[in-house]
Amino acid sequence: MSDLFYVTSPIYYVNDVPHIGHAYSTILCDALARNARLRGAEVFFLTGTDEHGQKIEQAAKARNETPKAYADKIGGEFKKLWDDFDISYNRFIRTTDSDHELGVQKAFEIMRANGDIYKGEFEGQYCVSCETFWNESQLLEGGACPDCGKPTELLKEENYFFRTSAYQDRLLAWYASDESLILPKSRRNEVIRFVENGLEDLSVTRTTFEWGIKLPKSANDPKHVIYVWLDALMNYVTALGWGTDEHNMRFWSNATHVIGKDILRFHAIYWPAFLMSLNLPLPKRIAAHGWWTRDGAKMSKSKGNAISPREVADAYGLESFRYFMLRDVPFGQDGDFAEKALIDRVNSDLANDLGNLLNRLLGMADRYFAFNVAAADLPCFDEEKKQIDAIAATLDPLFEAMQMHRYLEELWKIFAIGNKAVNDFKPWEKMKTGASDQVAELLVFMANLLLKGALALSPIMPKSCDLIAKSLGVTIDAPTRRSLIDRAEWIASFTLAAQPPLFARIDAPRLTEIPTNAEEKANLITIDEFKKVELKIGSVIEAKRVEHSAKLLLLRVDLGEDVPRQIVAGVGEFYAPEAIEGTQVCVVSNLKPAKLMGFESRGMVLAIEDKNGLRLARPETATANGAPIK
Ligand code: ME8
Repeated sequence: MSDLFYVTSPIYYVNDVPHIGHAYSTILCDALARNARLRGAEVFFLTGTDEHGQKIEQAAKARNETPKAYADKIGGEFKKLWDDFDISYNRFIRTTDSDHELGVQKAFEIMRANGDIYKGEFEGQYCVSCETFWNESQLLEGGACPDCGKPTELLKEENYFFRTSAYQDRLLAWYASDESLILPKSRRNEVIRFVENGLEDLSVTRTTFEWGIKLPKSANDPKHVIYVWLDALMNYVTALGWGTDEHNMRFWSNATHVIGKDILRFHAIYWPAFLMSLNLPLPKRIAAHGWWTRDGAKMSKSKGNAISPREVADAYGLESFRYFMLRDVPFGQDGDFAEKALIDRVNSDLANDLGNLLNRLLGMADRYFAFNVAAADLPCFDEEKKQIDAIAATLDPLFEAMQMHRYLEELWKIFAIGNKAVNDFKPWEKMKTGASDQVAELLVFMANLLLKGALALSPIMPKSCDLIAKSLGVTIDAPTRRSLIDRAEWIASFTLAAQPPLFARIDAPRLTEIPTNAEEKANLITIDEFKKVELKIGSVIEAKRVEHSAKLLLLRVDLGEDVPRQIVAGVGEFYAPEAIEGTQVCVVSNLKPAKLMGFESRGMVLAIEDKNGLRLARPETATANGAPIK
């Protein structure tokens, strides 16, 4: 790792209060920053708020406030949350900070002077919510935004444009230069495909609203404000003083941007193109994480199911929350916040595997050795020590590749070795037979193991790991990390200290239930519930009436299985048997068999009902029997 490390979170729009998606982005960055510091790097960690744009102007207006007063309030909530969460940022930037505004104007000036910004006319469908223009082919049905699904509006403006098109080749060459530039790799491919399809120039000013950074005086065009994304992206360098006081710009040599997958295009295409235009180096890594849902549903204000990170941290402890978020979801994939999963993690991983191991060590050290344990270098646990050092050596690359869930999974193997060693060794029996030197050997082994574990876990659970280290009489810092993890050393003696249990078992959920209204609760099913229904296409190979029934037809339906199925269908009042024979129908194929008028029915044929009665639901064109309906 380079000696300098720069990590940035997205800057959050102030039109919404913080929820767990925001917390995830910030916590990921915090873990990266803490890890780099522990490895001895000089770190600059940037977070902040994105305060300009039409969306914020509208939100402020709706509350009868000025945009600045509104941004002060909501931006303040973000900052307070990160402070209360002990997020180790070096700067909290606001895009209304004067040094940032000056930097953005300077960037506009340079881009214009070098011919990358020019004036033109723009007409297109605009999504205010995403602050993005879309062309016709990208819109959903009815002109809705392909990202958020909200209606777009037609905008016609005289705009300044950035010549993104001029950077297509250089961008492609940049993506090809480093496979891990954009993580996860699947998203890198998406970006490459998008750029290969051709880039259109980007409109980078607006005249239809006022809440934004004005163009530099040299442009002499006071109607325009700078597009919020040009403004926002520049924060990554203005925060280091670019354009004003550049003394922190040295961190720019090793920059990692952590973002959500929703804003990858801005970061992987427009941002590097802007940087190329400014003749600045490009970031080293753009890491796009997935999207958090709650109990399988998208979180939104209107549904009222967004989760407040503060509420989760208050209920379960901040560090358990951090651990859960990074452990439960593979980086880049979407994650579901289910309270039960969080409780299971706390109980099994934290209270059981880690917490108990520490409690066992401290309990025995107190009881048998008055907290002072020293090893006589007996040939004990040599195999386990080798295994632990081998696991520890695999951890750093996983962290660097943003594979935190794998990192933690591997790390937990170290604690498992510790728990197994105690169980197998049965120290309580050894003490009875007077082999206390062997028990001391075990306890020194356990203390080393827990210390190595705590050093590796510290970026994710810093406070708990400090307490673990304190109970082992050691401090978590870069030299200790270097010796125990990088050089795989083992300490020969410890003076331990009592420590109340760090992680209590959780018996019942602690969050207030999601406020869904009663009607929604009654009607909604989850995707998993829907998936239980097997629907298939089948051909009716025979149809006849069930005697004494006007309604029922007895069908034999080929569902692509060895033997056709007998199905009783209640469509006899609307279809003659001969009108059905030889046609295709849609069938629920995993319905429990039932008897109707003495005939077994093994499935159900689907029909559509309206005021004219029933019509069979059928595939649009001839389809293979047994083809699934999804
Ligand atoms: O996009 N799950 O701000 P923003 C996971 N201002 N992450 C989520 C999430 C969810 N449900 N919801 C939000 C912006 N996020 C711009 C960024 S950067 C120069 C400008 C995270 O407040 C995710 O990282 O709408 C997303 O990209 C970020 O919050 C910012 O969202």
